[in-house]
Amino acid sequence: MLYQRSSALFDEAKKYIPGGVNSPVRAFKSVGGVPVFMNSAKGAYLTDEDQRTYIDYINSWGPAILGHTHPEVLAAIQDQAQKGFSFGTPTHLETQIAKLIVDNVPNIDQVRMVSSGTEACMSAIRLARGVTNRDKLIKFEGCYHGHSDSFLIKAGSGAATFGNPNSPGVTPGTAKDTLVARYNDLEHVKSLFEANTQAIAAVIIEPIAGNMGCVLPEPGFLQGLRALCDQFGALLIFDEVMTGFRLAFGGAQELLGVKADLVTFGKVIGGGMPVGAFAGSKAIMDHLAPNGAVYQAGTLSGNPLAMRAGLVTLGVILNDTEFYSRLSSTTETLAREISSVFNEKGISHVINRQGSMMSVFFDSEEVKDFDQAAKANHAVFNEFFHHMLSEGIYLPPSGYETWFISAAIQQRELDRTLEAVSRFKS
Ligand code: KE4
Repeated sequence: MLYQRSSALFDEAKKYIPGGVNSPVRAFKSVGGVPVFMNSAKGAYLTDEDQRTYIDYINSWGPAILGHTHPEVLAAIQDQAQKGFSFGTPTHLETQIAKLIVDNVPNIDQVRMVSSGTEACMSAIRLARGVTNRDKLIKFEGCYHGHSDSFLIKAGSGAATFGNPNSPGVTPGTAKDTLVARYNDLEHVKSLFEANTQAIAAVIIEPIAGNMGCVLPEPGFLQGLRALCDQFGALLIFDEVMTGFRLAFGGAQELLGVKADLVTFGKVIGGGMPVGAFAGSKAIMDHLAPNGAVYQAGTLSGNPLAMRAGLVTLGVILNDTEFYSRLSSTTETLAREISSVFNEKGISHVINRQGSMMSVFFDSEEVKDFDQAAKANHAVFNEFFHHMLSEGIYLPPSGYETWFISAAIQQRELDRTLEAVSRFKS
C-alpha cells in the first residue's frame, strides 16, 4: 500500500500533536489523503518514510531555493555547530548578514533578526503603530503575514485553505483595527484611507502575493499604494518573507521599483533554518528597543547556526550573476510546457508566475484577487495534486499556495514533471 509508513506515522502523530502536524497546511486536509512523512531531502528530491522519492516543488515553502542540503550550506552548519548552537549574546555573524541585506536591499539601513516570518510581520506592525502613534492597519484579502492576531482577518495560505480566514481567538478589539481591502483594488484602499484619515499606521502587502496562489500586482497598483501612504501619512510594509531574495537579490522593491518603508523577510534568508527579519530606515528602526520604546525581543533571534546558513545561502546566490535568470527561465519553461499540455487536453486553466514562484488555477481565465482564486476549481487542483504525488512529484497541498522552484531543478526533473502532467486525466 502506498504511504503505508506515512499512514502509521500519521496515526501516531495525531495522538501527540494537534491534527498530527505542527503547521496546518501540512495535513493535506484540503487535498485529502494521508500527509506524506518525509525522512530526508537532497537537491531537487524528497524521500519519504516509505523510501519513495519526489521531485520537490515546495522546497520547505521557499527556504530551499538552492535545493536541499546544498554542500556549502551543509558544511557551514556543521562547522558552526562545532562552535556551539546558541549563545544569547551578540555575534559577528549577525552583523555580517545584516550588512549583506542592507547592502543589497533598497531603502533600508538596519535589520532586526527574529525566528519566523510571523514574528517579522508582527514586529513590523507594532513598530509602524509605535512610530505613527496610530492603531489601524490595512491588509489584503488572501494575503498571509503569519498567524499573529492582527493578520488572521481574511488571511490566505492555510487560513484560506481551511475556510477559517477569520480565526476564533482573535478578539473584536484586535479585529477592529485590521481593515481589509481587495488585492489590486486601489479605489478600495483609497476609500478605507478616506474613512480613517488619521488612523491608519500602515498598509501591509505581499508585493507579489503567494498565499492565495501566486497573484501579481496590476501595473500601477503598488505605486498607487505608495502614493496613498505618502498622502495619508501611513507606512508601506512589503511582506517579502516569500519574495525576498527569491525574485531578485533586492527583492520586490528592486524588481518592481517601489519603495517600502519597512520590509519583512524569512525563508530564504535562513536557508532552511528558523529565521525571519524586518528592516527599514534608521529613523524608523531607532524606535525599537533598546534605543527606542517599541519593544521586541527573541531568545533565538540571530541564532548563529541560522545566521551561518543564511549567510552562505545568500552568498551562493550573490556570487552567481545568472542565478535569478536561470531560475526564472526554468520556471517559465515549466509553466509554458504545463500550459501547452493542458491546452492539448482541453483543461481550462491559468498559470500565474513571477520568477520562480508560480501557481496553476483550474477553470479560470484570470486570477487577480482572492475572490477569483476562490472561484477556481479546487476539486480539480486536488485531483491534480494526488495524480502528481502518485507520479513522484510533490506540489504544495493546496490551490491557495505557490509552487517554489529551486536551482536544483534541471532538465531531467522538468522532463519527468511534464511526463507526469501529460498522464493527468481530469
Ligand atoms: P512563518 O511564520 O510561517 O515563518 O512566516 C509567515 C509568513 C509571512 N509572510 C508570508 C508572505 C508568508 O508566505 C508566510 C508563511 N508562508 C506559509 C506558506 N504559504 C508557510 C507555510 C506554513 O504555514 O506551514
